Amino acid sequence: MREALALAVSGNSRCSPNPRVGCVLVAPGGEIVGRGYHHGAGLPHAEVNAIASAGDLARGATAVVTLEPCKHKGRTGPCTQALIDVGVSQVVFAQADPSKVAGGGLQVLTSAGIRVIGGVLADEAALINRAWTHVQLTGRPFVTIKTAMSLDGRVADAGGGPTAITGVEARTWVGQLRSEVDAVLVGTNTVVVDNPALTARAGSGALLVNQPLRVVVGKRALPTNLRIFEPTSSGTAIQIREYEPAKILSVLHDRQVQQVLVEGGSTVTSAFLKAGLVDEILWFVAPKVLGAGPVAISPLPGPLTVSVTGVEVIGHDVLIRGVPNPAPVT
Ligand code: AOF
Ligand code: ZN
Repeated sequence: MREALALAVSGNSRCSPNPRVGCVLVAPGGEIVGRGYHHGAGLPHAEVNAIASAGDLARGATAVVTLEPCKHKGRTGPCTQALIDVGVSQVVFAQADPSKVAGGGLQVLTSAGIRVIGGVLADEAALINRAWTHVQLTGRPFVTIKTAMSLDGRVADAGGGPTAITGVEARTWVGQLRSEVDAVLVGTNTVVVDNPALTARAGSGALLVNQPLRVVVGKRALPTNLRIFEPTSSGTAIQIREYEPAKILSVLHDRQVQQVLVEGGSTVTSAFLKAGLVDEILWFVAPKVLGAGPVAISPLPGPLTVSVTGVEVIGHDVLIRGVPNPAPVT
């Protein structure tokens, strides 16, 4: 299974809207005779690629897959039938497929007389498809908020205009993160004041291959000469004329967005926190005191606590990762 997990993550870091899946075929003697992983939506599933690489050796082998084989015919599939047709003797999978259409492969395989073991390293498998799993279970995208503030909690200096808060290492880290999410979201005020490009860039400034959908939320009309609308930037930019986080997420869900990175400003970030629609926070703290200027969050109706899941130093800045705790019942 570790081999299959390694295969799953060996492809494109963004397989969205499909999950990353890996599969190995193991001969009765224990030797791996086939390997495959899913390269992206519309392309063959991991099992089918593994079967193709094994040739005749697939017959009688054990298929080890990071996700329960699909039982549906979508853009491809079903993998259950491919496994039955080729004559595997046994299937071992990690994560049960939580999706309504594809889930249930276990019963199909068992009914065909194949021995099936599920749940092996299931947590690790679910983690590599964290956003995809979240969408299947909740019907909305996984929301990450990212902010960068000074030691005194400010996100800009007294002038209020664009201020570099974190160092180059943290900005490069965020550039890489943008290439791993489906959408980056900001409010109209942020695009007008800061005029960010919101592209996924390497430290050198070069555009990365995967570019997120750039989303601006708010009703204010936007000038067409903003950097997010620049034709040279890859990926597209859209405006959603809506303030309510749940409605914004529903629009993004319809566009098959599985993970959205909310990058401010303070009004938008507060709105998502207030709505209880934040799944992860990434909070950069830069070692400087600005002394004056706007703060990261607009007023909230009450305090909010966060369970910290990690703290790391990136360049000269500190990154705090966490999950907001549900508001206490009052
Ligand atoms: C598998 N193996 O490698 C993948 C699976 O649109 P389709 O036909 O590609 O189906 C996508 C769904 O199939 C996806 O949401 C998930 O439930 C399952 N993906 N299943 O057995 C794979 N990628
Ligand atoms: Zn499949």
